[in-house]
Amino acid sequence: MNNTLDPKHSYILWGTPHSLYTGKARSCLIKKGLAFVERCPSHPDYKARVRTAVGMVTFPVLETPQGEFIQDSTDIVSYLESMDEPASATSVTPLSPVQRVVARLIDGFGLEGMLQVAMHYRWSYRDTQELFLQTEFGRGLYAGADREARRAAGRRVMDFFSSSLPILGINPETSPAIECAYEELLEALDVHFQGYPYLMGWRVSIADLGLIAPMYAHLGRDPYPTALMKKRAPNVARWVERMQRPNTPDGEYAPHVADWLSDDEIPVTLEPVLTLLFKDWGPQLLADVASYQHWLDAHPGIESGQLINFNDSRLVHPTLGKVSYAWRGIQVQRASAVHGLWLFQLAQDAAQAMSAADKEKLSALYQRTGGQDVMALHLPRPMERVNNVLVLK
Ligand SMILES: N[C@@H](CCC(=O)N[C@@H](CS)C(=O)NCC(=O)O)C(=O)O
Repeated sequence: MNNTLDPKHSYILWGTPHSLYTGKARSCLIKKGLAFVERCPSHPDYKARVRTAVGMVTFPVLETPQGEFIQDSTDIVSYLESMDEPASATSVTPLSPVQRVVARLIDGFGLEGMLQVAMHYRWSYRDTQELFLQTEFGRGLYAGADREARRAAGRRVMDFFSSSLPILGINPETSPAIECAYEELLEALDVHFQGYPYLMGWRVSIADLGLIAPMYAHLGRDPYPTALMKKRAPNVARWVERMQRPNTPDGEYAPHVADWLSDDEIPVTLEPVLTLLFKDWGPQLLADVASYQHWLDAHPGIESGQLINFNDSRLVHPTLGKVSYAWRGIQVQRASAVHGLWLFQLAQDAAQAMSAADKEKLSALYQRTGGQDVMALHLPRPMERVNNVLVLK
Protein backbone atom coordinates (compact mmCIF):
# COMPACT_ATOMS: atom_id res chain seq x y z
CA MET A 1 0.00 0.00 0.00
CA ASN A 2 1.22 3.50 -0.79
CA ASN A 3 2.30 4.96 2.50
CA THR A 4 4.04 8.18 1.60
CA LEU A 5 2.34 11.54 1.98
CA ASP A 6 1.67 12.55 -1.59
CA PRO A 7 -1.58 14.52 -1.80
CA LYS A 8 -2.17 13.12 -5.27
CA HIS A 9 -1.92 9.52 -4.19
CA SER A 10 -2.66 9.37 -0.49
CA TYR A 11 -6.13 8.97 0.98
CA ILE A 12 -8.31 12.04 1.32
CA LEU A 13 -10.54 12.11 4.35
CA TRP A 14 -13.49 14.39 3.71
CA GLY A 15 -14.84 15.55 7.04
CA THR A 16 -14.52 18.08 9.80
CA PRO A 17 -12.91 18.22 13.23
CA HIS A 18 -16.27 18.67 14.96
CA SER A 19 -17.93 15.72 13.21
CA LEU A 20 -18.62 12.66 15.36
CA TYR A 21 -18.34 10.05 12.61
CA THR A 22 -15.26 11.60 11.01
CA GLY A 23 -13.44 10.95 14.30
CA LYS A 24 -13.75 7.20 13.82
CA ALA A 25 -12.37 7.25 10.28
CA ARG A 26 -9.56 9.65 11.23
CA SER A 27 -8.35 7.55 14.17
CA CYS A 28 -8.43 4.46 11.96
CA LEU A 29 -6.18 6.10 9.36
CA ILE A 30 -3.84 7.39 12.06
CA LYS A 31 -3.59 4.09 13.92
CA LYS A 32 -2.96 2.16 10.71
CA GLY A 33 -0.14 4.56 9.89
CA LEU A 34 -1.67 5.52 6.54
CA ALA A 35 -0.85 8.73 4.72
CA PHE A 36 -3.88 10.95 4.34
CA VAL A 37 -4.91 14.53 3.95
CA GLU A 38 -8.07 15.85 5.55
CA ARG A 39 -10.34 18.21 3.69
CA CYS A 40 -13.41 20.07 4.86
CA PRO A 41 -16.62 20.15 2.80
CA SER A 42 -15.94 23.88 2.25
CA HIS A 43 -13.40 22.77 -0.39
CA PRO A 44 -14.83 23.30 -3.92
CA ASP A 45 -14.15 19.64 -4.80
CA TYR A 46 -16.63 18.51 -2.19
CA LYS A 47 -19.65 19.78 -4.09
CA ALA A 48 -18.16 19.04 -7.48
CA ARG A 49 -17.00 15.47 -6.89
CA VAL A 50 -17.74 14.06 -3.46
CA ARG A 51 -21.40 14.97 -3.06
CA THR A 52 -22.13 13.73 -6.55
CA ALA A 53 -20.33 10.45 -5.96
CA VAL A 54 -22.01 9.78 -2.61
CA GLY A 55 -25.48 11.06 -3.51
CA MET A 56 -25.95 12.89 -0.19
CA VAL A 57 -24.48 15.81 1.71
CA THR A 58 -22.69 13.99 4.47
CA PHE A 59 -19.28 13.04 5.81
CA PRO A 60 -16.97 11.34 6.52
CA VAL A 61 -16.14 10.23 3.00
CA LEU A 62 -12.88 8.47 2.23
CA GLU A 63 -11.46 9.11 -1.21
CA THR A 64 -9.02 6.35 -2.02
CA PRO A 65 -5.86 6.72 -4.13
CA GLN A 66 -7.74 4.66 -6.76
CA GLY A 67 -10.48 7.29 -6.91
CA GLU A 68 -13.20 5.43 -5.01
CA PHE A 69 -15.48 7.28 -2.57
CA ILE A 70 -16.55 5.46 0.57
CA GLN A 71 -19.16 6.91 2.87
CA ASP A 72 -19.96 5.72 6.36
CA SER A 73 -17.36 5.52 9.06
CA THR A 74 -17.91 1.77 9.56
CA ASP A 75 -17.62 1.05 5.84
CA ILE A 76 -14.43 3.13 5.78
CA VAL A 77 -12.92 1.05 8.58
CA SER A 78 -14.02 -2.19 6.87
CA TYR A 79 -12.48 -1.02 3.61
CA LEU A 80 -9.18 -0.14 5.31
CA GLU A 81 -9.28 -3.50 7.10
CA SER A 82 -9.72 -5.26 3.77
CA MET A 83 -6.43 -3.70 2.63
CA ASP A 84 -4.61 -5.38 5.56
CA GLU A 85 -3.98 -9.06 6.13
CA PRO A 86 -6.34 -10.16 8.95
CA ALA A 87 -3.40 -11.20 11.11
CA SER A 88 -1.28 -8.13 10.39
CA ALA A 89 -0.11 -5.89 13.19
CA THR A 90 -2.20 -2.98 11.94
CA SER A 91 -5.47 -4.88 11.78
CA VAL A 92 -8.02 -3.52 14.27
CA THR A 93 -10.50 -6.42 14.27
CA PRO A 94 -9.74 -9.12 16.86
CA LEU A 95 -9.59 -12.59 15.34
CA SER A 96 -10.63 -14.47 18.43
CA PRO A 97 -14.40 -14.85 18.71
CA VAL A 98 -15.39 -13.41 22.09
CA GLN A 99 -13.11 -10.41 21.66
CA ARG A 100 -14.52 -9.84 18.19
CA VAL A 101 -18.14 -9.76 19.37
CA VAL A 102 -17.35 -7.49 22.33
CA ALA A 103 -15.38 -5.11 20.12
CA ARG A 104 -18.25 -4.96 17.61
CA LEU A 105 -20.76 -4.24 20.37
CA ILE A 106 -18.70 -1.38 21.76
CA ASP A 107 -18.21 -0.05 18.23
CA GLY A 108 -21.99 0.11 17.78
CA PHE A 109 -22.60 1.53 21.24
CA GLY A 110 -20.10 4.35 20.66
CA LEU A 111 -21.43 5.25 17.24
CA GLU A 112 -25.18 5.05 17.81
CA GLY A 113 -25.85 4.27 21.47
CA MET A 114 -23.93 7.36 22.57
CA LEU A 115 -25.31 9.77 20.00
CA GLN A 116 -27.81 11.03 22.55
CA VAL A 117 -25.22 11.91 25.20
CA ALA A 118 -22.92 13.50 22.61
CA MET A 119 -25.70 15.69 21.25
CA HIS A 120 -26.91 16.55 24.75
CA TYR A 121 -23.57 17.94 25.88
CA ARG A 122 -23.09 19.82 22.61
CA TRP A 123 -26.49 21.50 22.45
CA SER A 124 -27.94 21.60 25.96
CA TYR A 125 -24.89 23.68 26.95
CA ARG A 126 -24.92 25.73 23.79
CA ASP A 127 -24.83 29.06 25.70
CA THR A 128 -21.52 28.17 27.32
CA GLN A 129 -19.83 27.17 24.06
CA GLU A 130 -21.59 29.24 21.40
CA LEU A 131 -18.52 30.91 19.91
CA PHE A 132 -16.63 27.62 19.73
CA LEU A 133 -19.53 25.90 17.97
CA GLN A 134 -20.02 28.75 15.52
CA THR A 135 -16.36 28.61 14.61
CA GLU A 136 -16.29 24.83 14.28
CA PHE A 137 -19.49 24.53 12.25
CA GLY A 138 -18.23 27.44 10.16
CA ARG A 139 -14.87 25.71 9.63
CA GLY A 140 -16.60 23.02 7.63
CA LEU A 141 -18.37 25.53 5.42
CA TYR A 142 -16.18 28.58 4.97
CA ALA A 143 -12.49 28.46 4.10
CA GLY A 144 -11.63 32.17 3.84
CA ALA A 145 -9.76 34.54 6.15
CA ASP A 146 -12.78 36.51 7.38
CA ARG A 147 -13.42 35.43 10.97
CA GLU A 148 -16.92 36.88 11.14
CA ALA A 149 -17.88 35.20 7.86
CA ARG A 150 -16.83 31.85 9.30
CA ARG A 151 -18.90 32.37 12.44
CA ALA A 152 -21.88 33.47 10.36
CA ALA A 153 -21.58 30.34 8.19
CA GLY A 154 -21.62 28.25 11.37
CA ARG A 155 -24.65 30.08 12.77
CA ARG A 156 -26.60 29.33 9.60
CA VAL A 157 -26.57 25.56 10.17
CA MET A 158 -26.44 25.26 13.95
CA ASP A 159 -30.17 25.56 14.51
CA PHE A 160 -30.75 22.59 12.21
CA PHE A 161 -28.54 20.35 14.36
CA SER A 162 -29.67 21.67 17.73
CA SER A 163 -33.29 21.15 16.68
CA SER A 164 -32.66 17.39 16.57
CA LEU A 165 -32.62 17.17 20.39
CA PRO A 166 -36.32 16.18 20.75
CA ILE A 167 -35.92 13.63 17.93
CA LEU A 168 -33.17 12.01 20.00
CA GLY A 169 -35.26 12.07 23.18
CA ILE A 170 -33.24 14.84 24.83
CA ASN A 171 -35.36 17.15 26.99
CA PRO A 172 -35.41 18.51 30.55
CA GLU A 173 -36.92 15.23 31.86
CA THR A 174 -34.31 12.96 30.28
CA SER A 175 -31.25 15.20 30.65
CA PRO A 176 -30.44 14.32 34.31
CA ALA A 177 -30.51 10.59 33.49
CA ILE A 178 -28.37 11.13 30.37
CA GLU A 179 -25.77 12.92 32.50
CA CYS A 180 -25.90 10.33 35.26
CA ALA A 181 -25.38 7.49 32.74
CA TYR A 182 -22.48 9.32 31.15
CA GLU A 183 -20.74 10.04 34.45
CA GLU A 184 -21.03 6.36 35.40
CA LEU A 185 -19.51 5.43 32.07
CA LEU A 186 -16.68 7.93 32.53
CA GLU A 187 -15.91 6.42 35.93
CA ALA A 188 -15.83 2.85 34.59
CA LEU A 189 -13.65 3.88 31.65
CA ASP A 190 -11.29 5.84 33.87
CA VAL A 191 -10.67 2.75 36.00
CA HIS A 192 -10.13 0.68 32.84
CA PHE A 193 -7.67 3.11 31.22
CA GLN A 194 -5.64 3.15 34.44
CA GLY A 195 -4.55 -0.37 33.55
CA TYR A 196 -4.74 -0.50 29.76
CA PRO A 197 -4.10 1.94 26.91
CA TYR A 198 -7.04 0.61 24.84
CA LEU A 199 -10.45 -0.91 25.46
CA MET A 200 -9.51 -4.45 24.51
CA GLY A 201 -6.13 -4.31 26.22
CA TRP A 202 -2.75 -3.35 24.84
CA ARG A 203 -3.78 -2.86 21.25
CA VAL A 204 -6.22 -0.59 19.48
CA SER A 205 -9.34 -2.19 18.01
CA ILE A 206 -12.67 -1.36 16.39
CA ALA A 207 -14.02 -0.91 19.94
CA ASP A 208 -11.78 2.15 20.38
CA LEU A 209 -12.72 3.41 16.92
CA GLY A 210 -16.45 3.30 17.70
CA LEU A 211 -16.08 4.90 21.11
CA ILE A 212 -13.79 7.66 19.90
CA ALA A 213 -16.58 8.92 17.63
CA PRO A 214 -18.58 10.62 20.41
CA MET A 215 -15.61 10.92 22.74
CA TYR A 216 -13.51 13.05 20.42
CA ALA A 217 -15.59 15.55 18.45
CA HIS A 218 -18.27 16.22 21.05
CA LEU A 219 -17.36 14.96 24.49
CA GLY A 220 -13.60 15.43 24.28
CA ARG A 221 -13.38 18.60 22.20
CA ASP A 222 -16.38 20.86 22.85
CA PRO A 223 -15.46 23.10 25.80
CA TYR A 224 -18.13 22.13 28.35
CA PRO A 225 -17.95 18.32 28.17
CA THR A 226 -14.16 18.36 27.67
CA ALA A 227 -13.74 20.15 31.00
CA LEU A 228 -16.05 17.57 32.60
CA MET A 229 -14.05 14.68 31.14
CA LYS A 230 -10.73 16.14 32.24
CA LYS A 231 -11.96 16.83 35.75
CA ARG A 232 -13.83 13.57 36.30
CA ALA A 233 -11.92 11.07 34.19
CA PRO A 234 -8.40 12.18 33.22
CA ASN A 235 -7.45 8.68 32.05
CA VAL A 236 -10.27 8.87 29.51
CA ALA A 237 -9.10 12.30 28.35
CA ARG A 238 -5.62 10.83 27.87
CA TRP A 239 -7.06 7.94 25.82
CA VAL A 240 -8.80 10.51 23.59
CA GLU A 241 -5.35 12.06 22.99
CA ARG A 242 -3.83 8.63 22.41
CA MET A 243 -6.42 7.94 19.71
CA GLN A 244 -5.14 10.96 17.77
CA ARG A 245 -1.55 9.71 17.75
CA PRO A 246 0.15 6.97 15.72
CA ASN A 247 0.75 3.67 17.45
CA THR A 248 3.79 4.20 19.63
CA PRO A 249 5.05 2.16 22.55
CA ASP A 250 3.16 3.41 25.58
CA GLY A 251 5.78 4.37 28.13
CA GLU A 252 3.16 5.37 30.64
CA TYR A 253 2.08 1.76 31.19
CA ALA A 254 4.00 -1.14 32.65
CA PRO A 255 5.94 -3.04 29.95
CA HIS A 256 3.59 -5.18 27.89
CA VAL A 257 3.22 -6.94 24.57
CA ALA A 258 1.24 -4.66 22.26
CA ASP A 259 -1.62 -7.07 21.63
CA TRP A 260 -5.09 -8.04 22.76
CA LEU A 261 -5.25 -10.40 25.72
CA SER A 262 -4.30 -14.03 25.18
CA ASP A 263 -6.84 -16.88 25.21
CA ASP A 264 -9.63 -14.64 23.95
CA GLU A 265 -9.83 -12.96 27.37
CA ILE A 266 -11.57 -9.65 27.96
CA PRO A 267 -9.97 -7.28 30.48
CA VAL A 268 -11.79 -7.62 33.81
CA THR A 269 -12.03 -3.82 34.02
CA LEU A 270 -14.00 -3.81 30.75
CA GLU A 271 -16.88 -5.74 32.33
CA PRO A 272 -18.34 -2.70 34.18
CA VAL A 273 -18.23 -0.86 30.83
CA LEU A 274 -20.18 -3.69 29.20
CA THR A 275 -22.67 -3.65 32.07
CA LEU A 276 -23.37 0.01 31.30
CA LEU A 277 -23.53 -0.69 27.58
CA PHE A 278 -26.29 -3.25 28.08
CA LYS A 279 -28.09 -1.13 30.67
CA ASP A 280 -28.05 2.05 28.63
CA TRP A 281 -28.16 0.92 24.98
CA GLY A 282 -30.26 -2.20 25.59
CA PRO A 283 -33.71 -0.56 26.06
CA GLN A 284 -33.19 1.46 22.87
CA LEU A 285 -32.17 -1.63 20.90
CA LEU A 286 -35.19 -3.57 22.15
CA ALA A 287 -37.51 -0.75 21.13
CA ASP A 288 -35.80 -0.34 17.76
CA VAL A 289 -36.07 -4.05 16.96
CA ALA A 290 -39.79 -3.96 17.84
CA SER A 291 -40.26 -0.93 15.60
CA TYR A 292 -38.46 -2.72 12.76
CA GLN A 293 -40.73 -5.75 13.19
CA HIS A 294 -43.77 -3.48 13.18
CA TRP A 295 -42.63 -1.85 9.93
CA LEU A 296 -42.03 -5.24 8.30
CA ASP A 297 -45.48 -6.43 9.42
CA ALA A 298 -47.03 -3.33 7.89
CA HIS A 299 -45.31 -4.04 4.55
CA PRO A 300 -45.88 -7.74 3.80
CA GLY A 301 -44.01 -9.10 0.80
CA ILE A 302 -41.49 -6.30 0.86
CA GLU A 303 -38.50 -7.18 -1.30
CA SER A 304 -34.75 -7.24 -0.89
CA GLY A 305 -33.17 -3.96 -1.81
CA GLN A 306 -36.04 -1.93 -0.31
CA LEU A 307 -34.81 1.21 1.44
CA ILE A 308 -35.30 0.94 5.21
CA ASN A 309 -36.76 4.30 6.17
CA PHE A 310 -40.18 5.72 7.03
CA ASN A 311 -40.35 7.24 3.55
CA ASP A 312 -38.39 7.07 0.28
CA SER A 313 -35.73 9.64 1.17
CA ARG A 314 -32.10 8.65 1.28
CA LEU A 315 -31.23 9.80 4.80
CA VAL A 316 -27.97 9.47 6.64
CA HIS A 317 -29.96 8.69 9.82
CA PRO A 318 -32.92 6.61 8.63
CA THR A 319 -35.80 6.01 11.04
CA LEU A 320 -38.98 3.93 11.15
CA GLY A 321 -40.89 6.34 13.37
CA LYS A 322 -41.22 7.05 17.06
CA VAL A 323 -40.30 4.63 19.81
CA SER A 324 -40.98 4.91 23.52
CA TYR A 325 -39.24 2.92 26.26
CA ALA A 326 -38.49 2.96 29.96
CA TRP A 327 -34.91 3.81 30.83
CA ARG A 328 -33.33 4.69 34.17
CA GLY A 329 -36.70 5.41 35.75
CA ILE A 330 -38.03 7.66 33.00
CA GLN A 331 -39.84 7.24 29.71
CA VAL A 332 -37.81 8.08 26.60
CA GLN A 333 -39.58 9.04 23.38
CA ARG A 334 -37.42 9.36 20.32
CA ALA A 335 -37.04 8.43 16.68
CA SER A 336 -36.02 4.83 16.09
CA ALA A 337 -32.42 4.49 14.94
CA VAL A 338 -32.09 2.03 12.10
CA HIS A 339 -28.35 2.47 11.79
CA GLY A 340 -27.84 1.22 15.36
CA LEU A 341 -29.63 -1.98 14.39
CA TRP A 342 -27.24 -2.55 11.53
CA LEU A 343 -24.27 -2.11 13.87
CA PHE A 344 -25.86 -4.47 16.38
CA GLN A 345 -26.40 -6.97 13.57
CA LEU A 346 -22.65 -6.94 12.87
CA ALA A 347 -22.06 -8.02 16.49
CA GLN A 348 -24.79 -10.65 16.34
CA ASP A 349 -23.40 -12.04 13.05
CA ALA A 350 -20.02 -12.47 14.74
CA ALA A 351 -21.75 -14.18 17.70
CA GLN A 352 -23.65 -16.57 15.41
CA ALA A 353 -20.45 -17.65 13.71
CA MET A 354 -18.94 -18.94 16.97
CA SER A 355 -18.39 -22.53 18.05
CA ALA A 356 -20.59 -23.95 20.82
CA ALA A 357 -17.77 -23.69 23.37
CA ASP A 358 -17.13 -20.05 22.50
CA LYS A 359 -20.86 -19.30 22.67
CA GLU A 360 -20.84 -20.63 26.22
CA LYS A 361 -17.95 -18.38 27.14
CA LEU A 362 -19.73 -15.40 25.62
CA SER A 363 -22.95 -16.28 27.36
CA ALA A 364 -21.17 -16.40 30.72
CA LEU A 365 -19.86 -12.90 30.02
CA TYR A 366 -23.39 -11.64 29.24
CA GLN A 367 -24.70 -13.16 32.40
CA ARG A 368 -22.07 -11.36 34.45
CA THR A 369 -22.80 -8.06 32.68
CA GLY A 370 -26.61 -8.15 32.36
CA GLY A 371 -26.63 -8.65 28.60
CA GLN A 372 -28.93 -11.68 28.30
CA ASP A 373 -32.01 -9.83 27.02
CA VAL A 374 -30.05 -7.77 24.54
CA MET A 375 -28.08 -10.68 23.17
CA ALA A 376 -31.26 -12.72 22.77
CA LEU A 377 -32.42 -10.10 20.27
CA HIS A 378 -32.39 -10.92 16.58
CA LEU A 379 -33.20 -8.68 13.71
CA PRO A 380 -36.38 -10.03 12.10
CA ARG A 381 -34.76 -9.54 8.72
CA PRO A 382 -31.10 -8.78 7.93
CA MET A 383 -30.14 -5.44 6.43
CA GLU A 384 -27.17 -4.31 4.38
CA ARG A 385 -25.65 -1.12 3.07
CA VAL A 386 -25.98 -0.65 -0.68
CA ASN A 387 -25.10 2.56 -2.47
CA ASN A 388 -24.61 4.37 0.86
CA VAL A 389 -28.00 3.54 2.38
CA LEU A 390 -29.46 0.72 4.46
CA VAL A 391 -31.69 -1.69 2.56
CA LEU A 392 -33.34 -5.06 3.22
CA LYS A 393 -31.06 -7.95 2.46
N1 LIG B 1 -23.58 6.46 9.56
C1 LIG B 1 -22.81 7.55 9.05
C2 LIG B 1 -23.27 8.85 9.71
C3 LIG B 1 -22.62 10.07 9.11
C4 LIG B 1 -23.20 11.35 9.68
O1 LIG B 1 -24.24 11.36 10.34
N2 LIG B 1 -22.54 12.46 9.41
C5 LIG B 1 -23.05 13.73 9.89
C6 LIG B 1 -21.90 14.68 10.01
S1 LIG B 1 -20.87 14.12 11.34
C7 LIG B 1 -24.06 14.23 8.93
O2 LIG B 1 -23.91 14.07 7.74
N3 LIG B 1 -25.14 14.81 9.41
C8 LIG B 1 -26.15 15.35 8.55
C9 LIG B 1 -27.50 14.80 8.82
O3 LIG B 1 -27.70 14.16 9.88
O4 LIG B 1 -28.37 14.99 7.98
C10 LIG B 1 -21.33 7.28 9.33
O5 LIG B 1 -21.02 6.45 10.21
O6 LIG B 1 -20.48 7.84 8.63
